[in-house]
Amino acid sequence: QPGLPTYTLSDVEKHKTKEKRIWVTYKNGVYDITDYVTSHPGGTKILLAAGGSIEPYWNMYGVHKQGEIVEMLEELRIGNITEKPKEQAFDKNDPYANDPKRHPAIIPASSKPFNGEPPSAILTDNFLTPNDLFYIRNHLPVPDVNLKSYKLDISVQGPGKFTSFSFDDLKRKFHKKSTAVVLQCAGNRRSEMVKIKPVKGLNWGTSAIGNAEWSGPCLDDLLKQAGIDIDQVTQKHVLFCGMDKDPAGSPYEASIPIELARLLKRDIIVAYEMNGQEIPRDHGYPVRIIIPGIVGARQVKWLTSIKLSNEESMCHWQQNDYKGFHSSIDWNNVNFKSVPAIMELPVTSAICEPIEGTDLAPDADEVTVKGYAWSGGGRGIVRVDVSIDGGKTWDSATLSPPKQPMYKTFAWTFWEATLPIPKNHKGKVEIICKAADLSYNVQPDSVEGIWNLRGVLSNAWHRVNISIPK
Ligand code: MTE
Ligand code: MO
Repeated sequence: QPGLPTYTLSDVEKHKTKEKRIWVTYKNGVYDITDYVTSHPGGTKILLAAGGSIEPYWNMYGVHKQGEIVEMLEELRIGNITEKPKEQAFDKNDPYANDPKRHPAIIPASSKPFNGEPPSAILTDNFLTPNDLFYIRNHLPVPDVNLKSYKLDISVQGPGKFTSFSFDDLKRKFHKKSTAVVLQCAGNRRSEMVKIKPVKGLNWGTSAIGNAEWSGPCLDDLLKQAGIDIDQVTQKHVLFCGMDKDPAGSPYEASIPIELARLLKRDIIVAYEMNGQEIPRDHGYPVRIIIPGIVGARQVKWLTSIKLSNEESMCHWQQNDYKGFHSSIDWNNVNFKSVPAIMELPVTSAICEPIEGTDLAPDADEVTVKGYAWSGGGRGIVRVDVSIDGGKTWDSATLSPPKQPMYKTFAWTFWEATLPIPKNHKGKVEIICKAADLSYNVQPDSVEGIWNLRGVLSNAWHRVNISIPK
């Protein structure tokens, strides 16, 4: 469009709020969508693109790719972009230079290593979290694995039994099992703990969690093929080793007790697919282990070996991290040996929509609340309670449980409730959710009592404050 002013991408980036006007780009156009936001059929999700390109979101929500919508956007055009997006220079001394590109919706928690989570309002759009919107938790640079030379080694300490499988073996020699399984970082919702007292760790919101369908052979079949009967072995732990290494050459590794491996033996998946596609590099290409119902930290990516061993993994992240303590333990008196590594996670739930700080219409008389609930150990969700008056009264949310057995519910349960706005609200209301699992385990009402120095296991009632402007 000749005649319109020219802007740079960084000009556009400054326009993300109503006060400063909300701009987006599409191809080489700049658009001011401020006045359109309230009439957007998809609600405030359009704000995800504020200050940047709208294209990745249109790819996500396919309905947009129609002539009429492009025409409508064209009416909001205020200028042109002339510059090409910058290509990052490749720095061969930077171990992270070969990391993959990430979807722009992913909110970074750190860049090297890369960690990030999707906006919570995207989470409840899909029962299976799309691969490029799944939270990313890396401790080290992302390995670049060659399929042809890929080998998965299986060994047993003592007898030294040793087998190795190629990628082709994994695909062709075994029955392919598929299960929807939640991964959740132990630090999910850490940002709520930080408000009580500082903790060490990434400042995760409520989206360091995702649910994907994982496919591959089950661990038991693989071990049997290697001549190992997991019910008979005397070793006490199963170790899973990754291919990502720290500067000293030590790989990321985790282990689970043999008892847990026996309990879950046909449920543990040596996964080579995520949601029916090859596993993206960030999520462990080409193979990762999926141990349903337990903490993210043991779901080893870029899996290169499985060992049966008398000792648990000596890796830093098994020994001196990912453990839970009470709130009087600090960095001067912590003894990481005093408690076991986290495995099954406690029951949790969170409100994904509306998001914190949402303004409802002045005449709104109800609000629809959506979120997820999940518990460790395959314990299904039996109830999600919601309150719109700060916890004085409660309603029951409608649950959409996954089609999985109650005692092997490894996927999450979405829930929804439409709540009447209390008549006596003073411009603000607090929405709360809390879940109960199959064992009637419930979430603690506040985060104070569960505060811990690493900010893990943060599963208090989830609270979101919204406004109803006059
Ligand atoms: N595996 C390897 N090899 N390296 C890692 O850094 N991070 C772990 C786990 N597996 C990690 C790993 C942690 S702490 C979590 S929460 C999950 O992977 C995150 O998996 P995702 O990035 O696919 O969401
Ligand atoms: Mo994690």
